[in-house]
Amino acid sequence: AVADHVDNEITFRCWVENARSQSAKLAFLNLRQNLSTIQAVIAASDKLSKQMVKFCGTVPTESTIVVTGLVKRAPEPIKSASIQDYEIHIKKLFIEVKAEVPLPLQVDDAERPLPVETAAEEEQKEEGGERPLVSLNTRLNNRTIDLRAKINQSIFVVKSGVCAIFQEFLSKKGFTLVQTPKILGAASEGGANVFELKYFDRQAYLAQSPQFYKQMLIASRFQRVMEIGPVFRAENSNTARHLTEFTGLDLEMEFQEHYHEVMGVLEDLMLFIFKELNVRYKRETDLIRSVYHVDDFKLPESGKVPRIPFTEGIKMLREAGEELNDYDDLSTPQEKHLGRLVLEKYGTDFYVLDQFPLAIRPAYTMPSPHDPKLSNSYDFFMRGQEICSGAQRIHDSELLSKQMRQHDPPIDPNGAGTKDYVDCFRYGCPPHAGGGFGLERIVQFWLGLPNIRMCSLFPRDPQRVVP
Ligand code: ATP
Ligand code: AMO
Repeated sequence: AVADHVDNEITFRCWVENARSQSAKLAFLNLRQNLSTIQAVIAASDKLSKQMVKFCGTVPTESTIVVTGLVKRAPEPIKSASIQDYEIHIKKLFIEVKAEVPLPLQVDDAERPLPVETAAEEEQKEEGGERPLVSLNTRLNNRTIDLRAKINQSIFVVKSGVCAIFQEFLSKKGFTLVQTPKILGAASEGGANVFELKYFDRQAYLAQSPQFYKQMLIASRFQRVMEIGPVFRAENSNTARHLTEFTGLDLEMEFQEHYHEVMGVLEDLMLFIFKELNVRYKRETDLIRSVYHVDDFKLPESGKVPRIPFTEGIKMLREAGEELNDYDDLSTPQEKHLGRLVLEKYGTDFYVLDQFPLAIRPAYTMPSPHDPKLSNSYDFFMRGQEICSGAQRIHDSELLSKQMRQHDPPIDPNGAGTKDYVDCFRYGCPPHAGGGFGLERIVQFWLGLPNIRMCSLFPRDPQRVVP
């Protein structure tokens, strides 16, 4: 910390946020390392020439430099820097790599919110600001500069934190971290949204989820498994919450009596993640939410996550004026509407819908013992948007084959890529359930960001495969 070096000379590498010549004899620079900035000053004297001052005052923004200087207590707090009580009195400055001028994107611009795509031109400017807000496309086209912004660095610090906390919690609960193949012989979530791949002289597919393999590992007697890995979806969904490549946080476990044991683990897992994010990543979370004026994420005061039966959700929506039948799937606007109703009624942005209609779930989902039109399956929501799907799975190969044949569209249980999966249940597999979370969605809705692409370093969507 700079505080430990007051009145001492230090040498460090950093980059230049901006440099400005105040006069022929005086120049200021804002220097940055990671999320911290400090002001540096250089004044001409008998030891420092005016040329040196001029040189320092004109270093191009974003250049990487090595500075030697004296750490001094600032005469008054420096508002433009994150380290406000100290400054650096430059003695030497070496430009390691000079940044080109002009930059294709200003890092300052990347710190500002995205424009509301539909807003009128004048609304796209911040109050009092001259420059219009820069579009997401321009930012993503220049992603290596865009990512330098503190807000973006913070998003990925939080994202990394979610993974670490996920693993930490589940490791303690006895889950084994596994890596399942991403090149598959068959679609794992039904046929439609799969990327086809030429695999030597055969056809293969990119994994749409680790579903088959995490279940096959339960059949292999790994009682509890988790995975953090890429998921590929050939969905032509140009929305703010769909990617064609995202990160799945998956888990699968054997249960003793009832699949609600697994829901309990998933709920406790998410509550732990939220609690720890609030402690370990408060600075980053607060910074990001302040830029987008996002409300705090509300958790149930009782500590109990509402488990709302799907039919109850339908009822709440109907009472609020939506037209829905008992076994209808919810549209995205209806999901968001339900999110607002749940927030009003239970005071939480995090909740679960349980017992979904069987017809709208994948073929491997266990039908409900109480109503054959329902299933032992659930979705988790944050701020009214889905972050996780999960279910009890069918662990009997006969029932699974039957359900696959009856599924819309039908799946051949004897297909080249499905047979091994179906067969693994012939040799004794315990009852099990699990779930899959979309990591980028958790980060997006935790922070209240307007677009999932902001939560992927180099996002892939139907329009974008570069950079
Ligand atoms: P899951 O696949 O588990 O259902 P999901 O949230 O991605 O998760 P999808 O079924 O992919 O759900 O899509 C859910 C909703 O997203 C759809 O009902 C639809 O309202 C919306 N959606 C999907 N693609 C588009 C699109 N191209 N344009 C507008 N909305 C879309
Ligand atoms: P599902 O298809 O619902 O379930 O996916 C699980 C979770 O992944 C996220 N997600 C996405 N995120 C970004 N872009 C997308 N295109 C996208 N599609 C899905 C969502 C979703 O809740 N095998 C089951 C999981 C299970 O039952 O264990 C599955 O893949 O957050």
